[in-house]
Amino acid sequence: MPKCLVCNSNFNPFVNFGEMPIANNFANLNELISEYKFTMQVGFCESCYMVQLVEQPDRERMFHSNYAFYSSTSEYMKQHFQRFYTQIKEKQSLSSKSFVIEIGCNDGILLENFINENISCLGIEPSKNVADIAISKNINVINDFFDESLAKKIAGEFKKADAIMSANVICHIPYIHSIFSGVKLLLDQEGIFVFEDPYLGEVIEKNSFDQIYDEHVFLFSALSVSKICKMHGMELIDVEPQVTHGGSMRYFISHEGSKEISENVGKSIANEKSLGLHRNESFNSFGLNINKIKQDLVALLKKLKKQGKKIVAYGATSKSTTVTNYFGIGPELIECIFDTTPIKQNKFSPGVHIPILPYEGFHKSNPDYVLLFAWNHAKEIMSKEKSYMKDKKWITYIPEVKIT
Ligand code: JHZ
Ligand code: SAH
Ligand code: ZN
Repeated sequence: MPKCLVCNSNFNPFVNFGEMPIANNFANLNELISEYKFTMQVGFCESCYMVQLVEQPDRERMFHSNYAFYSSTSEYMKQHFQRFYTQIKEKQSLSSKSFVIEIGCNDGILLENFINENISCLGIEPSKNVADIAISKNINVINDFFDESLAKKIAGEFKKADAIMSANVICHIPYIHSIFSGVKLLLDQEGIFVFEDPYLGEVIEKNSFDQIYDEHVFLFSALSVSKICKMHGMELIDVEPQVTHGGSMRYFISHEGSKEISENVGKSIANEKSLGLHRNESFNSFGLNINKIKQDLVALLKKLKKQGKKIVAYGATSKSTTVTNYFGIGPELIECIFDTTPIKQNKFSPGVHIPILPYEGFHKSNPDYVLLFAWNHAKEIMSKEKSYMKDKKWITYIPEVKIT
């Protein structure tokens, strides 16, 4: 039986996705001949309330100098991180004397806002290609994985941080205790640690099973995050839901006893308990819900194909690797995926090898149906494509299969 990464208790997996490739391994066909796969199973630990992968590939297989996800591809996300910046600046009364750290800064989408206002900052980013973009924006970046030992080195060179931030990163890191110890070491007595990740409550409510892939080793809730904080002499002081990435939660953490605790924390935990996010039984139907989406989507695509319809997809997301591989959707059903990210273009999708084509070709492709893999960006994308899509239809599958 697998052991919990947080509290070492035994737990049972509740869904087995079978063999899965690396979600962001968009590559040439010859590189995909002997593609790395791992058994992807997800489970719930009833002792500490953590939803987690049973097995995760080594970090170097996922995060390296050809990492395919560039944060700044969405205009909405740029605005989101500008608002994130403003919130932290106001909360911590940041000035040119302040110092902030971001764990997993990617291309600098958040830290560029601090640079523009002359607030000293440090980014930590192991994927060199995206780190280089942040560096080109004059951001000070350490090209390495954050953990306790790196934190010790940073502590020798920098002052304590007024804020440590992280978005869509902490849920990627299995050595979570090393992260919290490192943060504890670097955070000023009055500092705050603020991170956001896809929220377990939303994943269960929306059946957004495609948030589960190699990189996402944890799905957090206020219940699970407050437990980890306690293990490190820290405290969850506030939570704030976010609409990004299909429904996320931002967690505000401080040293124990240093700040007032918002009533939002107690309210969220009570709400999570009413949803049953503290009980094994609540996860039993998740697998069945996924299989319903699978049946409906595959049947729809097969029917449309039979009718001679042309179907393409939009957004070569990491999430789509779970969808295509678990559902068995390949180029026989989806002709290609259009995407704006240069590093993904003219490559093939992990596992099922659907061609990825430059976004520019989308408006010449003349499909009948477009499967929206980037469903979390639906608002931005659907409004951008409104006139082109007038006589065409979108297919979405979260929370259920739908044609619009
Ligand atoms: P998007 C990644 O997930 C991986 P993904 C990671 N594990 C994570 O947690 C989140 O990001 C933060 C393209 N696109 O954001 C760009 C267009 O082509 O849903 C991207 O390839 N046109 C770190 O990969 C993809 O779609 C557009 O107009 O699931 C979107 O990927 C827009 C807006 C996007 O993240
Ligand atoms: N914060 C950005 C990037 C998310 S992508 C956003 O929200 O858009 C996840 C990033 O985490 C990748 O760039 C990856 O290289 C980085 N990462 C993975 N493990 C890490 C670790 N141990 N320390 C710091 N960054 C890490
Ligand atoms: Zn546990």
